[in-house]
Amino acid sequence: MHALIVIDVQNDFCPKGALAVAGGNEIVSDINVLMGQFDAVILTQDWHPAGHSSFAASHTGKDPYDMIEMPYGPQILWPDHCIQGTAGAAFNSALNTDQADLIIRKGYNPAIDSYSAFFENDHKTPTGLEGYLRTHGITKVTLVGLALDFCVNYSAIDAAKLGFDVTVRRELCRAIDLNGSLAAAEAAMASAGVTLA
Ligand code: VGL
Ligand code: ZN
Repeated sequence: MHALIVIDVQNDFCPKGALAVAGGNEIVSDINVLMGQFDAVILTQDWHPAGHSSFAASHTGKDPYDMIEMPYGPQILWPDHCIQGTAGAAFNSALNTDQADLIIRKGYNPAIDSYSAFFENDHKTPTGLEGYLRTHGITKVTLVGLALDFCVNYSAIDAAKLGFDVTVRRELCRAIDLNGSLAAAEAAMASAGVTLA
């Protein structure tokens, strides 16, 4: 069984959003078409409480894109984004959410960011997605969405580490590309055994 995992196609990651990814809206209609070709469709939704520890505004003297050391490792600080219940956290209105079998929310723990759809950034706390996939007999996953160099990257690498057969459809992703993060992500995914299609 083969699942499509659509990462964070939310207003805040699309043009005019709080953490806009260039061209983020361009991938939506092709993702809708792709949904029909899979045994299961899973959407993820970045879902932070106000004042989340990944927001620069939550740390005095810090600006967006500064780095800090968190108990679980280095963390890039972001502009406030995807705050629970806001328009920015909603899915892009063109995304066909009716086709989703499961929606995974992540990043709701105030103290830990969660790029990956599988584990929070402590690399230990599970979201439950692995259990869903295994109990549904899914062995292959294809990932698309936003952003290629953060949430898609972390999700793809975790999926590969868990033993799933992982493909990332690069043309159906867009990247933030901060200080070489896109090239680093592509190299990391390739060495984790992820197929970049
Ligand atoms: C993401 C930064 C912060 C993503 C989420 O979806 O790639 N990036 N939160
Ligand atoms: Zn986030």
